[in-house]
Amino acid sequence: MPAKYQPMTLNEVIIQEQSAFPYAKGELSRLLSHIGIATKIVHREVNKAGLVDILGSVGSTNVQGEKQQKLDVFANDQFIAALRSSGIVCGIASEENDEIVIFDDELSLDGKYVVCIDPLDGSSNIDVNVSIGTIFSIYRRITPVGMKAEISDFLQEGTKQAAAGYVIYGSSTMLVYTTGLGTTGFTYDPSIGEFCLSYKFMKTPEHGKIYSINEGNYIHFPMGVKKYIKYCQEIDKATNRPYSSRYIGSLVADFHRNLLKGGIFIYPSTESNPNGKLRLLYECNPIAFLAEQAGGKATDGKGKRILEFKPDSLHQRVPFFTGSRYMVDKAEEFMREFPDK
Ligand code: P6P
Repeated sequence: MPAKYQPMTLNEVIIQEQSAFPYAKGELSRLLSHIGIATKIVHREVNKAGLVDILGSVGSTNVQGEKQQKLDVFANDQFIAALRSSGIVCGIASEENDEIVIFDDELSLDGKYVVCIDPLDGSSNIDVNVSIGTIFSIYRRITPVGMKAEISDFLQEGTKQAAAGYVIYGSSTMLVYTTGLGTTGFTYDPSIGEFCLSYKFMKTPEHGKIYSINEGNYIHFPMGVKKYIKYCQEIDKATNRPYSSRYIGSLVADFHRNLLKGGIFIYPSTESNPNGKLRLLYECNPIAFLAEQAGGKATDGKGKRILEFKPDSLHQRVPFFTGSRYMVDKAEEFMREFPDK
């Protein structure tokens, strides 16, 4: 008789982890479950996007000046609805919204958490069937419970995150999250509608052979980054070089591959984007939390941990170097040796 398939589901693992927080009242656990539900709805639409009229842009642009794809808007609406109905969240900051979205119904005003979210990252890849993702970051509010959320609830250092995670809608849909007790991965099983535990305590290799950067911007990179790219391309058997260049152009997909296999992802400052392109609150901070919890690193390329940046605006950008710790260290060595003019 074959062994019965007994997967550990997302909810079971969240509740198990909650026991490590004796004073937790289950709110964070319930919040993560609400995010999981919204993710399943987005998964369904992403997976049938080619079949229904939900591809293509809606004609509007978001705060980033990026054309909003219909799935972007759909995903944003789903997460806002799920988080508002949770009664645990008093507001969100989303890549798709210029300002914070305050939940001012009576139940939500008592919510203890706020969420920063990129509802569908990499959305320019939607129409060409390349993996895309959702990235989220959860903070305890700092304003008094019962009051409306304020911008200060969102402009907290990444070290203050209560939880963070991403969902990758790829060959399979995976949810990877951390509450500070390690990085844990789940794979969605549509046949039972559950995220099932697939990686407990993920550890990223300290060394890797993959470097991920958009080399189309090469001439605009700082000298240190140019020198590091050449270092990756040199032949040196002793240090396993040349490395392989792998760049999908979807942060969650590039990061997830490097997390599992080892590697470095770099989105540096360029002349046109002096602070890089990626946003601190809902891209770099959550990914940095997951990277560090998996034994990796995430810095600005100049030795400052991403998690220690004090945000001064919702859509602030930062240069982003993340992945295998010895690869980030090496890239920073070149940044020190060849400082920007
Ligand atoms: P580029 C997607 O738009 C995104 O925000 C990230 O997912 C991705 O890593 C980056 O931008 C790609 O940017 O300039 O290389 O196309």
